[in-house]
Order: sequence, then structure tokens, then C-alpha cells
Amino acid sequence: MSDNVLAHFQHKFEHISSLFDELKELADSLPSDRFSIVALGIYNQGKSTLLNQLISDFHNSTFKVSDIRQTREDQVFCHNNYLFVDTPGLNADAYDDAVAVHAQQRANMYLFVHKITTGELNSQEIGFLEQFANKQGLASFFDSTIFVLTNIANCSDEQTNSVVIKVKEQLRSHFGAAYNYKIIAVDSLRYAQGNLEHKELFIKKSFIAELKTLIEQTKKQLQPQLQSIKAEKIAQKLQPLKEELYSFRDQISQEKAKQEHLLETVTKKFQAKLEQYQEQEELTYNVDSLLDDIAFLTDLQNNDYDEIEYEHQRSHCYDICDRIDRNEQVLEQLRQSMMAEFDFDPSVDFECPKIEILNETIDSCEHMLSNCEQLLSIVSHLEATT
Ligand SMILES: Nc1nc2c(ncn2[C@@H]2O[C@H](COP(=O)(O)OP(=O)(O)O)[C@@H](O)[C@H]2O)c(=O)[nH]1
Ligand SMILES: [Mg+2]
Repeated sequence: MSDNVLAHFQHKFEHISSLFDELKELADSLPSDRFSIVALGIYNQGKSTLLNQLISDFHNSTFKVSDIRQTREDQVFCHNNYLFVDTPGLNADAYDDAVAVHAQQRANMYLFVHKITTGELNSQEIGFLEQFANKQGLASFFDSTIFVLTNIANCSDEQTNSVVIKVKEQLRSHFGAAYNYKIIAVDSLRYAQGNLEHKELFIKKSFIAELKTLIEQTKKQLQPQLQSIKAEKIAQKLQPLKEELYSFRDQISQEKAKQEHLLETVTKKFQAKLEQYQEQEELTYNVDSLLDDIAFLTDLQNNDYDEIEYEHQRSHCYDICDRIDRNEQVLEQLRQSMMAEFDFDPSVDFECPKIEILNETIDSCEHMLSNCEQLLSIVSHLEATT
């Protein structure tokens, strides 16, 4: 496999690993995910003031409070693992509606805020509720919505009770009696004042503590539903990842098989060439040992042998020298061809680089395959548990 192909596979594997990390992060966040609470309602109903009380900001400096319309965009604040979202008033303009709808998409719970001093819900509020509730599904919407009637400090208890009852009737007549509408009447300013001036009775009569309890209860009831929403999110990510992993595993196993086959062929060829070289080397060495004969010839010359015998020995020696030359040439040719084909010099090297590279590539493939198997087993585990 060329470096390019290997790099391609490694790149691909990194991509899959990062998908996997995303998935793990999502899975790990399951139990601790932030719970978002979105305040909905017409502007000037007390949404921002109420959210400030829920985060114990009695000076109302976090969520902007005003008699004129202030909020143009969602304002988000995190407190005790809750994500509080303030939305612009529903009736301001189409832009605001769009923002409010956007907030709905990331809401776990809604506080529909209505000022009790204006009496029951008006037709605009009912219209918005219809739009929201139908979009999410009535049951799910009303399970996750608390109707908060604010400003009770400016009403008598009788008035308050009567509006609470009226609002419940309104909801029943518009959306049916099947849902358990959660309605609570509170006063945010009374709660703030009670806290700032340490007046227990104000705090008590603000009913913010009751609202907090109701929020906790509602959250608990929503928990199984939230888990299943998250499980769905995970499942959506799992499927494509699994497909990628399987396809990658197939590709890389094919590549590995290809490389193994190549290794076998190259090794065979290399071994054959190396044997040939070694045989030739031995031959050259053997002929080399005949050089002793030349020493013998020198002796002949010195010892004054007869001329015929001397000539005979001399030509024999030339033959030997020729053979040595020829053998050395053949040996060198073999060496050159091994260098060219395998980048291997048999006179100095021990390992064949080409075979080494193939072995390394096969190791890399194996490594990626085993990582891939591990990811797949975690993915299957996640799939089984969500
Ligand atoms: N007395 C009283 N006034 C409130 C209460 N909630 C809000 N307000 C006042 O109503 C006005 C609008 O409140 P705000 O929170 O800005 O409403 P939003 O437009 O719905 O966010 C401000 O003047 C607040 O002080 C409440 O519970 N009691
Ligand atoms: Mg506001």
C-alpha cells in the first residue's frame, strides 16, 4: 500500500473516531444534561421578573424588566443546572413569534406567564397556546407547561381564586378535560421585597416556593420522557456511525488481505533472488580458493620445472582468473538487481525494506481493525441500552 493509501485510511479512521467521540459525549451527558425552562407569554406579564426570582436575583438585574417592551431576543441564564430562557413578548411582531417558536425547540419546560390583574387569558394568548401546543402535541405540551399567574399582590384572594378557576375552565374548554393543567398564582415583587427586607410573611405569601416545588415535581415527571428524547438523539447518531464503521472495517480488511497477498509474493521472489545470490557468492568463494594454484605456479617457476609442464599450469591459472572475474561479475549483477527491485544490498543489509514496509502496513491495518472492533462493540452496547 502506498503511503497515500495508508494516509487515506488513517484520515478516515480519525474522522470516524471523532464521530464516535461526539456520540460518547452525548451519551455521557445523558444524566446531567441541563434542563431548560422557557418563559412564554405576552410582554409586560412579568416573565422577566419571575425568572429573576427563580435565580434569586431580587434586584432584577439578570433578566431585563420594564413596563415597555424590552426583550427582542431570547435571554439565557444558567443557574443550578437549569437553563432559564426569557423570550420576547408573544404579540410584539412576527419576529418575536419566530424567536419564541425557536425557544420552544430547546425547551424542556415552559412557564406560561399571565398577569392576573388582566383577568382570564385573552384570545391572543389562547391563539398562541393553540399554535404551540399543536406543534408539540397537546399531551406533551401540557405535561411540560406550568401556567403562572403573576401580580396577586394587586388582587384579593377571592379575585385570585376566581381567575385561577376561570383559566382552568378556559383551558378545558379549548384543549379538552383530558390534561392536568398546572396553574399557580404568585407575586414576584412580593417575593423580592420579602427577601430584601427579610419579611417571612411576604415570602410566604408570594407562593414562589410553591412554584419552585411544582417545577421540581414537573421535572421529575418529565424525566422518563426526556431520557427517551435523548435516547432517540443517540439512536439517530448511532445508525450512520455504525454504517461507517462496518464499511470501514470491510475496506480495511480487504486492504489488509491485499497487502498480505503482496507480502507473500514479494517474500517468495526475494527469497529466490537471495538464494541465487548466496549460491553465486559460494561459487565465487570456492573458485577464489583455487588461487592457491597460482601460488603453486610461482613455486613451479622457482623450482625450474620443464617448460611444457610450466605452460600447462600457466594456462590453467589464466582460466582460474577468468572464472573468478566472470563469477564476480555475475555476483555484482545479482546484487544490482536486488538493489533495484528490493532496495536491498545483500552484501551489507540484513532486512529487506520492501518487506518491512509491507509488514508495517499490515500491522497498521490490524491496529485500525482492532480499534474499529472496539468502537463497534461500544456502539452495540450503546444501542442496546438506549
Ligand atoms: N406587583 C407586581 N408587579 C410585577 C410582577 N411581575 C412583574 N411585575 C411588573 O410588571 C412589569 C413588567 O414585568 P416584566 O417582568 O418586564 O414583564 P415581561 O415583559 O413579561 O418580561 C414590571 O414593571 C414589573 O415590575 C408581580 O408579580 N407583581
Ligand atoms: Mg421581559
